[in-house]
Amino acid sequence: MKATLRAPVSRASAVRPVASLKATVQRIASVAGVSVASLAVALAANAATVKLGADSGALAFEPATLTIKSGESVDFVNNAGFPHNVVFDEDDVPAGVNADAISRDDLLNAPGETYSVKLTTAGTYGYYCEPHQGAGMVGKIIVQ
Ligand SMILES: [Cu+2]
Repeated sequence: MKATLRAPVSRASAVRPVASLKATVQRIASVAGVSVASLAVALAANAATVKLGADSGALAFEPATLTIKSGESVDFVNNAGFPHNVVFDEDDVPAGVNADAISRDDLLNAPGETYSVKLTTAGTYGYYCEPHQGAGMVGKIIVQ
């Protein structure tokens, strides 16, 4: 049986503690009569995570290069060394993609603050953090 329910993960709830998300998933799973394991797989397939600032404190996106499938979302999560932002390079996105529309110019200031973006056009996306571009905080996403 294929789970058709989607967990209610909004931008606001994405920063809630994992335990709370787990509880929500378990409630949904018990209502839908499906296993938590299958829902967890479905969730993992829908979003990839890029940390803003490495665990070591380095000013970097982690991972710096990420490959996803078309239509998947990327969650950029404030991790260390913030504030950061996520600016896609208008000269380094697939043809027809509006770099401004997928960028987050406003700085992420709070721990765990998340910016989510869904990418649908296949190709390579180059992006950077404005405050730390000079320190090498640049990244790449390949959408297949
Ligand atoms: Cu930064």
